[in-house]
Amino acid sequence: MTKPFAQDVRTPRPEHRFTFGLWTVGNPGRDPFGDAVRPAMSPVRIVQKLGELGAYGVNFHDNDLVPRDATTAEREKIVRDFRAALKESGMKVPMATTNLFGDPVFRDGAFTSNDSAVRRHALQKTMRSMDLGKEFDAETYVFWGGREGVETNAAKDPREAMKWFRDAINFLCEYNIAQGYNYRFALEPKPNEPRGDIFLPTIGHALAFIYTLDHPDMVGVNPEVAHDSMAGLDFAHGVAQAMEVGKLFHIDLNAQKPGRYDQDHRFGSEDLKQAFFLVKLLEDAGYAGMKHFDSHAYRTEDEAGVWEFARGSMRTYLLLKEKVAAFHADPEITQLLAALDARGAAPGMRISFLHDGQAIKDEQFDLEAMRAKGYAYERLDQLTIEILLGVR
Ligand code: GCO
Ligand code: MN
Ligand code: MN
Repeated sequence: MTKPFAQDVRTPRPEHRFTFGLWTVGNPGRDPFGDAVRPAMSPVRIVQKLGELGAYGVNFHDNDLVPRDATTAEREKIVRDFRAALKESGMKVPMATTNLFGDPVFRDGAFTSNDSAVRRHALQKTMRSMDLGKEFDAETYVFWGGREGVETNAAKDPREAMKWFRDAINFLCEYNIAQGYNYRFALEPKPNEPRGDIFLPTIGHALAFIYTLDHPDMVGVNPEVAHDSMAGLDFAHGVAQAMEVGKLFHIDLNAQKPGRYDQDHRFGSEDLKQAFFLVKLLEDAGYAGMKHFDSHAYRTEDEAGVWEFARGSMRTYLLLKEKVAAFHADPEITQLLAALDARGAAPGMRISFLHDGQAIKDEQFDLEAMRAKGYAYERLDQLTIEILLGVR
């Protein structure tokens, strides 16, 4: 029987902080083998429609909003119309970013191109795009280095590329400070595609890089489900590691089968169990940032399918959130977790050399008993699966 409030908890609302990109719902379905299958959708229409569906906001690359060749007058009109649409629907622009991959000038990268004029152009484009984002009060600025990489290591010394990348982020941090913008920068790792190999391929690479910057506090990460899945990694682990050091500034949600091209499918549509544990992690940690769906409708779809995709992305998140509550409320799961806590898994079970060094050195262990005892994870996982399958 459906509980009276059940419908309501499944209805996306702005307080859930769901966002989409102009480029996500606006994706026309072009791929390397075929043309666009859907007509371009105006930013104004996207804002109106997402507002109706209960999203919190919409994000953009500079050129999603203002085309590369727009005149000053055209730019002004676009900005005015977009602002009016946002106001009317109550939608926000929490994140902005730069398109540093579409223009052929970036074929060898932007901040890491071997051509120093390209590197300077990338900085100029980013500064201007940061200005545009601030016209809409964006708070997070994402750096996805889609073209920062190589097909052949004969092309450049990756150590030099790291230095250029660092110089660029340091430069833009200074711009952020000089303008009083207060952006939080979020680096988005991806292992490959569109380059053969991309620099800063994983969350771990990005985190290590951040601590070498002049303003590490200003910079965090924007991890994406598909990017870790492409590399066969456990996404929740990377997200957890970023979160634990206060670096989860933003997150890109979608779905992806491992070992494929970059699919960008609807959140939860592939590895449901992985999606469940991700939602569990975010909800248990009280993650209050934006949950951005960086994905798009199947190429088979028309506009109706696009809105079904958007609705489904948010609904699946909320359904998984209900499953997280069911997990925590399940008496048998609670019992199994309590047994683990009693064994030492409870939060706060920490040791230090100062307090425990001598005791641990002298401790007598009952190794026979320790070797013999299982952890009951089979049961725990089966219960999780049964919750997901709706029988508990
Ligand atoms: C991709 C990336 C991009 C970025 C976007 C915003 O695989 O194409 O995920 O969609 O997220 O450029 O930075
Ligand atoms: Mn992606
Ligand atoms: Mn992304």
